[in-house]
Amino acid sequence: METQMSDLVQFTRDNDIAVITINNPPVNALSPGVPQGIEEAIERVNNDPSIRAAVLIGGGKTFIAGADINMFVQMTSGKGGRIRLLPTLLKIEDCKKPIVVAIHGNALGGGLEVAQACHYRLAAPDARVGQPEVTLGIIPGAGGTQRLPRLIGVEKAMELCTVGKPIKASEALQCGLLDKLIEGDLLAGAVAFAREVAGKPVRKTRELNDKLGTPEQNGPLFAAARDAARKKYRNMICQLAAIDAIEAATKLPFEKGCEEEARIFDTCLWSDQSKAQIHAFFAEREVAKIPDIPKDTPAIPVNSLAIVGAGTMGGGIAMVFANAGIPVILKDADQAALDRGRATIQKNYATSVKRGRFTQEFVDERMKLIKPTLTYSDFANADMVIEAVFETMPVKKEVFAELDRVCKRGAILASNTSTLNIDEIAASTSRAEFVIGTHFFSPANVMRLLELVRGRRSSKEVIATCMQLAKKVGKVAVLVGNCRGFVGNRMFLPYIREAQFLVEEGAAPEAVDSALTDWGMAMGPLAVGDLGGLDVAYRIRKEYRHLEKPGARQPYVEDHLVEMGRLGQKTGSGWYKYDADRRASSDPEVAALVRKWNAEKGIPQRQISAEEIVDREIYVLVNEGARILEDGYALRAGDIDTIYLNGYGFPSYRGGPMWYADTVGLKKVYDRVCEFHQKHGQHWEPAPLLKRLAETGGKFADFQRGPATATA
Ligand code: T1G
Repeated sequence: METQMSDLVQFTRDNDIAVITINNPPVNALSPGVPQGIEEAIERVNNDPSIRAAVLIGGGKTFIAGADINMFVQMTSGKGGRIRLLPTLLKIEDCKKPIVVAIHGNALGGGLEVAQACHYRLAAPDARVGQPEVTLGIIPGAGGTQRLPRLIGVEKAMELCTVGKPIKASEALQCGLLDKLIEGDLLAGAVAFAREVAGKPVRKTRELNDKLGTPEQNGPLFAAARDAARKKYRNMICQLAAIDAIEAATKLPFEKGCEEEARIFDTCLWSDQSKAQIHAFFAEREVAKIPDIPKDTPAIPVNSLAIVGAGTMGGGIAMVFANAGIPVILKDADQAALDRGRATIQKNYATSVKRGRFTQEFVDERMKLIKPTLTYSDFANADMVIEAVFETMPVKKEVFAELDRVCKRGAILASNTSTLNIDEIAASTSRAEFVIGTHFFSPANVMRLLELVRGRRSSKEVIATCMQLAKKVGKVAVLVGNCRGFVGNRMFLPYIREAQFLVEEGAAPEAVDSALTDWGMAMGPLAVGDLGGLDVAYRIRKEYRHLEKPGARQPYVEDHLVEMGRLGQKTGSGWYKYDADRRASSDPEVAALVRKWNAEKGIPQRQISAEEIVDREIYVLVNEGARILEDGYALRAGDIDTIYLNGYGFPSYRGGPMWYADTVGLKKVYDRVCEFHQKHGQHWEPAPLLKRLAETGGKFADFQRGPATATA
């Protein structure tokens, strides 16, 4: 017998056990109507004497994935009311009969807080539970910072709330967050468990205080956690806020602790950091929506992959697909190169095992999926091929002509080029509609970002297939247009160039890099150059110098360093010098050389503030990003942000270059760019879109280019 408590919550019975099912696809978020439906169901359990206990479970593929994040956007943009989940959780906890939660898929944020308020917590073995609120710049706001330490202790609660990564059900059972794992039919197992505990006194989590520790025990824990959070999450407020709220749980009665949690929660929610991180959350999901490629566009089955080139990128890409269970054929020109490639893969896997990311058993299985070869004949049946060979057009064309000859019709031919013209590569085949760019970022087995480069003739099926495949292998794929450097590198080249100009005008390399890292970038622009190899950008500068505007200012310091053989980490010196463990230190020789070269060029030297360094570095990204948006090489400003957040170490709490510019205000950004244009040259000419939006009070976030196809 079934009763609708609200459209989103169903109430059924298994004789004396009630079953309360949340049905709010796709992730059972606690949207309006869900908390109310749960409260009505609990009321019913309380008032119906024939009911002895109840099971709370999620419909569809998951339990509750948290509060409805859209409501936070509405709240902070003044369009929505307050979310109050605490009363619903108290209602569950105060139910006179046992409420048993049965978790499958994910129990995240408010979803895990609902579970904490239940009297017993069961889960399927492959379930995951967590408090990921810090990924949104907030903290648990429905009692999680008060109930969690009561269930699993202060230290573990801090780990879950500051790291924000979900944990597996097995670990949750181990730390006391779950009572039991249910193999097989979860609902049946939960109903049986509920029948066992029916009639027993209910356990209210908020009354459990034995794991809250003493001030003597907790003092050092909180101090250590704060230190670690300051180091690991530089400039961020939410991790420290979560620690403050958990500390309140150890010092205040439950109700007071919840008030303190709510106060801290609001501080975070209304911060620019949280708005930026929530933007990043939705932007990362928006990239999958391609206006001219409907969601139901048929995908081409990809059950086997072949890779040309077993170098750093080829090897990393092989691991990505093997990790997802897709067999990979890995080709290189000679046995020595193939052996080197395999050895690097084995070394990378060994590191992952050492760090506990994979088990040795998992790795052994994956290595079996990677089949080395010296011949193209093994490519005949591959569903997809990714080319990762040397970055020159003649080599790419030769490889694609060969692939066109040996691969089956219908196979997807992809290039991992980071700068070359996809249409030109496709023209060396008879199947341009099956050619696409798949620009992975190094190390490919770690970096989440994948730039999917749409050629003029790349078919919608091929694009839809690659978007879905990217999700399957754990990548965030962003569709971009086929222009020089695509989106990420097209913006990064002027960013690196501006860093050199700052050094030529008197800023020390360390000052440029530390200004950006203090501001939040994962790494400074010059140190990034040393990491990737200064010769890479040097070759690109040389290859494209003929395309630069006549009289355009050209950087010279890095070219000199390269010509001296200072290529960066791989040669032990570049902008910095490196010890055997690749630890960087300032090199007085570079400072002396720069002074000498600047003097020879007669460039006036001056003190440059960190503020100017940051403005020039970030606004040069924004200005180029505006050109890319206007030219249609990116579909949305959020796509550019997603690229920089997942591929270039841009701080999540600043939301990405385009979001950051909107936050600063485009009028202010435009005025600063005009100032730089006037002082530093034509390369600072403001992008027409930036000018227009600044003059009209517009935002990149609202910019729509009309029928966007990202091919321009
Ligand atoms: N609220 C609203 N929409 C959500 C959502 C949520 N919590 N989670 C997902 N969606 C949408 C998403 O935008 C997408 O929409 C669709 O669902 C599928 O998502 C009170 C304050 C659960 C692991 O941080 O991590 O609780 O693009 O593509 O890959 O203390 O979604 O299709 O229109 O990501 O299968 C805490 C967020 C909230 C979890 C599933 N919870 N979600 O991944 O699908 S704060 C979270 C996820 C909170 C409490 C606090 C993932 C997922 P569309 P998807 P997926």
